[in-house]
Amino acid sequence: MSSSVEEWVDEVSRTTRPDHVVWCDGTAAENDRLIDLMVSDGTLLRLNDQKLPNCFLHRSNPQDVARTEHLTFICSRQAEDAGPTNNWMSPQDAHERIWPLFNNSMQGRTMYVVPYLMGAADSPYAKVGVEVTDSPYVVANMRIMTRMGQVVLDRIQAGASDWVPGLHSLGDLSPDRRFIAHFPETRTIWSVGSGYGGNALLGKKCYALRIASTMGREQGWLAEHMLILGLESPAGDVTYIAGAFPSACGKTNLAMLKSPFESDGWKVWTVGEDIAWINVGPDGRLWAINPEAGYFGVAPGTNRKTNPNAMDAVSQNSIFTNVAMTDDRDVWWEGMDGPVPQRLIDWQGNPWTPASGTKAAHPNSRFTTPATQNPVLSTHWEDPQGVPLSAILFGGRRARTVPLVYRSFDWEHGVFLGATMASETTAAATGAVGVVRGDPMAMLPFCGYNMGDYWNHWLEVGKQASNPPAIFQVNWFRTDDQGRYMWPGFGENMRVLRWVRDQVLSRNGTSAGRETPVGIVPTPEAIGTRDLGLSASDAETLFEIDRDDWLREAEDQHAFLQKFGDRLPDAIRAQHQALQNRLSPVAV
Ligand code: OXD
Ligand code: MN
Repeated sequence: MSSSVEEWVDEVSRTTRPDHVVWCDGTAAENDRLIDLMVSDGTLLRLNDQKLPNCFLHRSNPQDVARTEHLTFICSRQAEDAGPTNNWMSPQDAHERIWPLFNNSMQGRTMYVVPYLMGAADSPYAKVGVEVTDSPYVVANMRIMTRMGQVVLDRIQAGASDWVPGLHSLGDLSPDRRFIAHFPETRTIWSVGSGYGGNALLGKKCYALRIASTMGREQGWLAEHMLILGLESPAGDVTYIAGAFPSACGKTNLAMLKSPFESDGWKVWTVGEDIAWINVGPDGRLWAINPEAGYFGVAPGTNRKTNPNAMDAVSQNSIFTNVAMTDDRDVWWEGMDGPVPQRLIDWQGNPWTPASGTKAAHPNSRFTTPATQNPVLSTHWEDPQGVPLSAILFGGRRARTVPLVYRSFDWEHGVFLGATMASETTAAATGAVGVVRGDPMAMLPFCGYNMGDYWNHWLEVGKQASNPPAIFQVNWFRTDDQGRYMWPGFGENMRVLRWVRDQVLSRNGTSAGRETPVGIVPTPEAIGTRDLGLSASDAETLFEIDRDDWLREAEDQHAFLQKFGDRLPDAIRAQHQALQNRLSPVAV
């Protein structure tokens, strides 16, 4: 064992004062012991072993059900390096305000040392983390979400010194004493006061996005909030597409999409469904790996129609958090297939009926399931170099303005689309739902440094790559005046993926599209809206670029971009100006 990990664990124990320290080896026997412990103390409920073998339900503290962005901090030495979109705290303030919350915080508990790897063991891009936690629920989830245990200890023993330490304690679970703090300069994470996945599984948002984004900036790669999928055509070729969408906007469903055109040979394979680490390959293309080993997906809305592959994946060896339970210990959530059960136990453990007037499952209830249980897992999902990307999608949740899909003119314009994307907020974070906010590259809550510098880094990566992917914006969420979704989404998104492939493969990429001031928009025929049964007027709205709406959008973009002052790259400023010029051509 590298003495540095031991020294750090000793230092943490001297402050947190656990009763016991357990070094986790990641074995099934160890997991069974932890599960038994949690079943006996009520942390987990064993579900119906016939219907859901080896599955468990966890009900969390009702005050601890989602990421808490207002309690999440970037603790860089300079405030400007965190930038206007992050909460900032100086490292010194963090030591004064946050460190004391770890004092004796593990007294009466066991401290687990969880060595984990983000990325496949034989990938040159894989990275090591060590999480110390007093939550056995976190350990069981980390075992699904990462490669955990001996494989990592062996690496550290073999001399890997660049492991990222992450200290996690449940504390008293009070939001008043909750902090998720990231120190990019020392590559350290502290999280206290929450057991919620996005706050407590430190390999995920804290390491694989916030800390990794700062590593990527220094080392010339990108850590992104993106799914990765392989689109197989009838000819058998596979086009790899990454997609950045904010939390709870359908990344998991798109990555696991069941094709309505499967009998014609169109199929989707999943490489990843939440995070992509992207490197410039020797061939000038961008290559993406999925650093995770499992899926921490939103349960409500998942059903046999929206995501049959997820329904199959979660049918065994999965942990459910804050879903409802039926009389026979099966799980249930809003949007599941079939009639609503007449009696349930809701996510807080109370009896529930359809007359209760509340949600039986929390809107941000989750499943944690191993990637290997996904029936459409790509055979390339663990390829050491990753998969080569042909396209990147940026997708927000927008009731108006943004068409179903459009293509950027080039990399720089595509980076501008990512920088100015906006989306309505969801239940994945605490706070109001449905408010449009700027969410660049779907990284607003996850970028570990100043977003202006981040855009600059994207522009630089594009310069390093002689053959970068084409960039598209998509919007599955456009509604009509009655608030009805105009696009059926889910499996039918295959139509958009086919157009994207066509655009990147065809020499004459604009053949099935028309050029507009915002980008290249498909013709309704290219998407097949008529076969889908959409009315001509719905089809028109889905692809319309309304000049007034876009002038307003450009104004909002301006206000957002202004916040970055001199950290705003000139190229982004110029792209904004060019959009305005295209929207309001000046007569000469
Ligand atoms: C997630 C999130 O859990 O983005 O993936 O909140
Ligand atoms: Mn996510």
